[in-house]
Amino acid sequence: MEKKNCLILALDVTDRENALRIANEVSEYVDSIKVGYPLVLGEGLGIVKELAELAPVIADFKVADIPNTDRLICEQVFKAGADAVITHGFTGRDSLDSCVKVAKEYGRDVYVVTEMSHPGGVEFFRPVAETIAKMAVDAGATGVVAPATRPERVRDIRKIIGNDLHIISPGVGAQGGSAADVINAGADWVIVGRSIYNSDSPADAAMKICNDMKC
Ligand code: O7M
Repeated sequence: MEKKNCLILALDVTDRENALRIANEVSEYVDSIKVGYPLVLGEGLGIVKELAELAPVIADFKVADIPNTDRLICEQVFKAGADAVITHGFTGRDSLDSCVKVAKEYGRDVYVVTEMSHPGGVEFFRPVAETIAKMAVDAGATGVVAPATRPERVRDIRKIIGNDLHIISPGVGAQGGSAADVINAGADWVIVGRSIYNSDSPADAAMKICNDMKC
């Protein structure tokens, strides 16, 4: 993903019309559009191809299965036109290896979740976040997902992964995180959903976040 605005849109709306309207409005401000279960379950995987004409698509399926099933999921995602996939890491190295192998075959990217941004994200993830981050490096992933709600954790994870891997960071706005703070802590991109797609003017909301970050 090319870094221009440091902003990824989390397009968690459930209908095609709204999705395309919002994506069109904000496409000049975002480097990528993250699509997950809400939109794909609402409209089908074909929406990925339509959105990919506006910006690279990150398929957020938080892939978390045995290696063979992970391989099958990643193949479908990349065939559908996604530029990247998001996986979990707690399923272990063999599962992650399977995703990375498919991504390399297709020339696409893999991001691995380390610690999640919501309050419950510390319950099980906190003790293993650094281990997962290290595994992402060893497995040759493109980057990791780390919480904008806890910039200090982004700093910790940046120390572990060094500068070769990217950090994409959700939790800005609706979850209380600050885009500028988490970019200063070492994130490469912020992932923002509700503060943009629920705004009366998604384009203005996206522009404001870009201006705040001065990335
Ligand atoms: O800005 P929001 O809170 O409306 O949306 C944030 C998006 O990021 C939404 O799509 C979440 O599913 C996602 N997300 C988190 O909020 N926290 C995490 O720890 C991880 C993700 C995510 O994208 O994981 C890949």
